[in-house]
Amino acid sequence: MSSIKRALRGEDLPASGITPREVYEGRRTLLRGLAGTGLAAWAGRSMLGEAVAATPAGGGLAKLVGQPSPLSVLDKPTPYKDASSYNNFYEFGTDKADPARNAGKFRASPWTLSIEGECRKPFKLDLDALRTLAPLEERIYRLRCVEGWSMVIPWVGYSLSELLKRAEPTGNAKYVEFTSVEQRDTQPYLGSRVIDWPYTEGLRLDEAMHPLAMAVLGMYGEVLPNQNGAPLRIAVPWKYGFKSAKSVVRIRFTETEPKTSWNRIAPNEYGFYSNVNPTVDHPRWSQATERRLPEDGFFAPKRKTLMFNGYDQVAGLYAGMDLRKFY
Ligand SMILES: Nc1nc2c(c(=O)[nH]1)N[C@H]1C(S)=C(S)[C@@H](COP(=O)(O)O)O[C@H]1N2
Ligand SMILES: [Mo]
Repeated sequence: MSSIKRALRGEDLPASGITPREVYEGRRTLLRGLAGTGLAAWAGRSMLGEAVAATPAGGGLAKLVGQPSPLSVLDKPTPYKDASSYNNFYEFGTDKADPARNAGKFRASPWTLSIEGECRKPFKLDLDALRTLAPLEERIYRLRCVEGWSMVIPWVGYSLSELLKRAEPTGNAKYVEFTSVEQRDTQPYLGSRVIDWPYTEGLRLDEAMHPLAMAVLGMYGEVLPNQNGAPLRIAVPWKYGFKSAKSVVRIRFTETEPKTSWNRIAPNEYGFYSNVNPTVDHPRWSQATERRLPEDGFFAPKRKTLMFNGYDQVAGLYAGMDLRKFY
């Protein structure tokens, strides 16, 4: 049986030296500093090189494990309880508690993802094909919401480029558009006018092809809960959270910049790029600091937001661009 098939069946992968050295050593160094803090427990598990979730999930969903990735940050993951109960998923309501409360009837299976537009080999994929397309990795990423809070989530999936490259984009493909599902009978807010549904987002092709941009199928060693964008969502960790569309059914290569939901509602507040940038304020609030959930209490000093959310390796994508203009 292939290791991916084993992983899908919930069986742990062998530990044998697959863990990238940087991760292993980083974790060891971290462990020393964390001794006796209780944080050593989560770090220690990955140190063993086991394909287990960084934190116990407790979601009770089907297991979906990935190999620890060197792209992970060492920040302490947000407890599963918070990552799965404080959400933005407007199709289910605008209150943070609405998605967890209202997404119970959502059908994340069967699912079809269509990849189309400016490419030589458009194709469709079902859930099994999506989960076995490339080796699954566990990547602990920061997620910074434009509203000023942040979390740290161990996603399971692979680079979005794995999907995109198989479609063989043509020379005309300059952008990628993502479209979220519209499930009228299970998503109560599709009847509202908060967004011009379906939810759409977009990236420039080179951003979408960057190894950090991720196709996400699970979190905390389990399949994604509905409220976090089951069965497939995008994670673009250097951009504000709204760039990462949930429950994606269509990926389309385009020649011109795609229209995006938030940009359509308020173009002066939500630009196409939306890179995390502490020097460009939202017109109604500062973006210089953030509150890490749940540990930064209401009265705790806020922590400084980092350029590109700390993912400096993407800076080259924007060489020569004025990121105040292209916010
Ligand atoms: N389809 C869809 N995708 C979406 C949203 C949404 O409302 N609908 N909200 C976005 C916003 S604003 C954020 S911060 C993240 C939140 O992801 P999380 O709930 O998994 O933390 O999802 C993004 N993707
Ligand atoms: Mo957000």
